[in-house]
Amino acid sequence: MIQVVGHSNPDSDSICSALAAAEWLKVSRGEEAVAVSQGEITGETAFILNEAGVEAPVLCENVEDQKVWLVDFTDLGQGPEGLDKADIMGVIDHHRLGDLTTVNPLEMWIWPVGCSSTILFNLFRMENVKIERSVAVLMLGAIISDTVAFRSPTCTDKDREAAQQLAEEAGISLYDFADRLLRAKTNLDGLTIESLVDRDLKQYAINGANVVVGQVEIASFEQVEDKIEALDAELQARCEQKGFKLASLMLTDITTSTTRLLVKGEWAEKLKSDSDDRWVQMEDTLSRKKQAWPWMQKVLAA
Ligand SMILES: [Mn+2]
Repeated sequence: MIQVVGHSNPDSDSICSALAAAEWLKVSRGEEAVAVSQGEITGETAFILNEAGVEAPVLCENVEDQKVWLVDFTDLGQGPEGLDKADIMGVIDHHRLGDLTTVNPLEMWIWPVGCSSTILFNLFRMENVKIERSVAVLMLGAIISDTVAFRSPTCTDKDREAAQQLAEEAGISLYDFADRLLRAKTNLDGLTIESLVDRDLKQYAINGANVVVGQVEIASFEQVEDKIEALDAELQARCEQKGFKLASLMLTDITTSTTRLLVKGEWAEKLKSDSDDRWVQMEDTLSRKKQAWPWMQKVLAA
């Protein structure tokens, strides 16, 4: 049995593309495959699964000596326990290449597009496999989520094209679905400070040190104004507990494409232009992958 797994603190792409990839392995390759996840799903992902009529994947256990396909990441630090000793058979991803290495040759589909599901859609096409409605909804949801309804600079024509065709095949109004999805994405009701930090937290290695960058997408800064102090304290605590040189959180207003980057830890000062600033103000910044992280990486590595 092949386990298909996305990154830790799974976002909608990690969950939906894992489910769709497991389906693709089954129908196009005749493999036995199952999607697994590395954590609780978000409200947005629950919305997509509900629209698709699909159950959430079961939680992943140690994958040592197991056959796995990875979706949406190639960093060991974002993988499940035992991944360094797993048999990695394939990868479908749209991030920069991480630090994974493999023992055996593998199949690798990494495209610079807005979402892993856009690649998957093309794999279904390439192998002439019919896409079931539920799988189309999963992939469509992932694409809208990752590209923030096509607004992100990571979005390409391939993402728009895939989304349009998937919406058509699933008989869904793209704009109505996107609107409802974004409302689910930016709904923070009932979320604890800890879970806001964790919800999309990614760990990276720089010069032998570990740093983490989270992201919370919101519809207005008013939603987080009274949480900033507590979020800062939580980031500081993470640095102390885990030895991170930097723990940071992007608060991204998706309606104005503006990000406030909260930063804590020894390296926080490297990112601030004035040490009295409460956060790093980033205009025109929606994407961690394409905008925030490349800049942070450059500054932190210097
Ligand atoms: Mn993704």
